[in-house]
Amino acid sequence: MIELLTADTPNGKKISIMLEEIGLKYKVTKINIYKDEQFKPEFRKLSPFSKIPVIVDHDNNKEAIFESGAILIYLAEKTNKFYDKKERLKINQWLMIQMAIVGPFIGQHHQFHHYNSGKSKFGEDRYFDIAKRIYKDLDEHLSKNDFLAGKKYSIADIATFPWITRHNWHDIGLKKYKNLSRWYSIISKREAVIKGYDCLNKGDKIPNL
Ligand SMILES: N[C@@H](CCC(=O)N[C@@H](CS)C(=O)NCC(=O)O)C(=O)O
Repeated sequence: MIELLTADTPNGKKISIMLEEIGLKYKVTKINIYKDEQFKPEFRKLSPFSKIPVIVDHDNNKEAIFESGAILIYLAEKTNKFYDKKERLKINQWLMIQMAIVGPFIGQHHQFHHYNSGKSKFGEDRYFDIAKRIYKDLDEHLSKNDFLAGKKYSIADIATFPWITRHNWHDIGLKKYKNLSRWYSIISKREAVIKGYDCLNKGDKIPNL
């Protein structure tokens, strides 16, 4: 059994979606990051930077893994799913882009534009522009590829999708990006994605296009 320690955020949803996709038995332990539970010593033993998500694999000597990209790779290798050996180089690149660019920069856009608008024009403009560039670059890539790493759905898509589900917060207009919209709409219909998106069982629905 896998224990997923998480909160209801895009980084957390990546892992609940993956767990649904691969069909491993798991249980969710909620970490309330708004009440600083991530700083408790017992959680910091598992996650040295006090970040969700973390998994503990009770079928593998209680191995604990932090960092969502590393968790996705671990689960994909464990089950041999969504991480084709032949496509690994491509999958790794698109997974790394998500971890280094898509998540961190769209995360800043959330901070300046959605949560704290009016506090810093510089911050708002900077991350709005970067978020738009991310939409444009993903759209261009998806005009030539069905999924991020080519023809097959992979952990790179699983990592990126939850960030785009916040498109209503972004105010960029997902619909204007035809290829990104196509990709979004295909992934948002997957049964495992619908289930994993609602990681805390609150009835959370994937926002429509
Ligand atoms: N690179 C990390 C980022 C994880 C992350 O930023 N987690 C946030 C929630 S989405 C968190 O735990 N924030 C609490 C804090 O920083 O105190 C990953 O992908 O796992």
